[in-house]
Amino acid sequence: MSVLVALLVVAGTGLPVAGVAPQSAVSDGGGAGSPEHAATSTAVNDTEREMVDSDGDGLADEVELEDLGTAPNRTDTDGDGYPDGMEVRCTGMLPDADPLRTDIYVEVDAAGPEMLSDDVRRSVRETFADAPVSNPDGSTGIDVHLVTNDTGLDANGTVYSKPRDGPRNDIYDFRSTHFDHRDAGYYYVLLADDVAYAGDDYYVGAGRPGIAALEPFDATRITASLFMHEFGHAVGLNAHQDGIDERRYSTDEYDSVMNYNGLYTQLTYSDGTDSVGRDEWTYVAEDRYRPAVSCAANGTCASVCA
Ligand SMILES: [Ca+2]
Ligand SMILES: [Ca+2]
Ligand SMILES: [Ca+2]
Ligand SMILES: [Ca+2]
Repeated sequence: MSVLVALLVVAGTGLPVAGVAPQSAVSDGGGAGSPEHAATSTAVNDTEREMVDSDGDGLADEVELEDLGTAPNRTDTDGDGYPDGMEVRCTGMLPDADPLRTDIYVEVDAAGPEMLSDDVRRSVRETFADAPVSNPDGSTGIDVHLVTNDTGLDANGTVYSKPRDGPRNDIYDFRSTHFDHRDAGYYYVLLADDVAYAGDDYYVGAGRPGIAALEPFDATRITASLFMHEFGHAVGLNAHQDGIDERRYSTDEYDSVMNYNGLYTQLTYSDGTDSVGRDEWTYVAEDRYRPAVSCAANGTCASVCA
């Protein structure tokens, strides 16, 4: 900013005038000689500077720099897929979001009355919180938010993981009917008494990018492990990758809940230090499959977060 403007700040009246570009006070310098004109133009500068939102995330540069610690030139400072403005303002849609920590939101529905127990939720939350990944605020871990939504949904018996003719009998039917957080970057998880792929009784869960279904068990560890496994598929860890949904590696060789030899006992994904060498936690934090945040065109998801 020029010396002229710096001087004018002192003389400013504080009266904002809309629609005048900040540069005008400087660029038409010849006309800015009168103290009256100068004072008005300077007030415009200050006001507009306070409102500038360089990255279009719904938060003014000044607020990002001075209050939040987020990047004024980056829409999604922590890279978790939720714009800074959405994390700060949409507290109803994204409860407890932190613009400087990786958040993952999951809508949890149940075809029967049973839900994930508090112990299972705690176990999953703690597993993500312990993830060996770093955040812009200097912390480590991921905050996974399991948002309970509908319970007691009527299912036609078995819920299939593949699309199937007829209503309410595959996971996509439930998502299309009961997914309340659509367009807000949520994953969708459905609990059901009986989950099947194509009529095979031994199926207890399934996961595809963005969506998962599983049967809850009485034992916390088993349900939490199954949740982590199917949710791993929901974020994009898939059966075409070495060791996933296979028994060819011991849990020492491939230390992941995605390893069938670790399913039901293991909880976490691999950190890449085993012999398979795939850093699944970094993938989950940075490169996972992400459901669309299509409501956030203005950065704040205003259409759903009010
Ligand atoms: Ca901004
Ligand atoms: Ca920003
Ligand atoms: Ca974010
Ligand atoms: Ca965040």
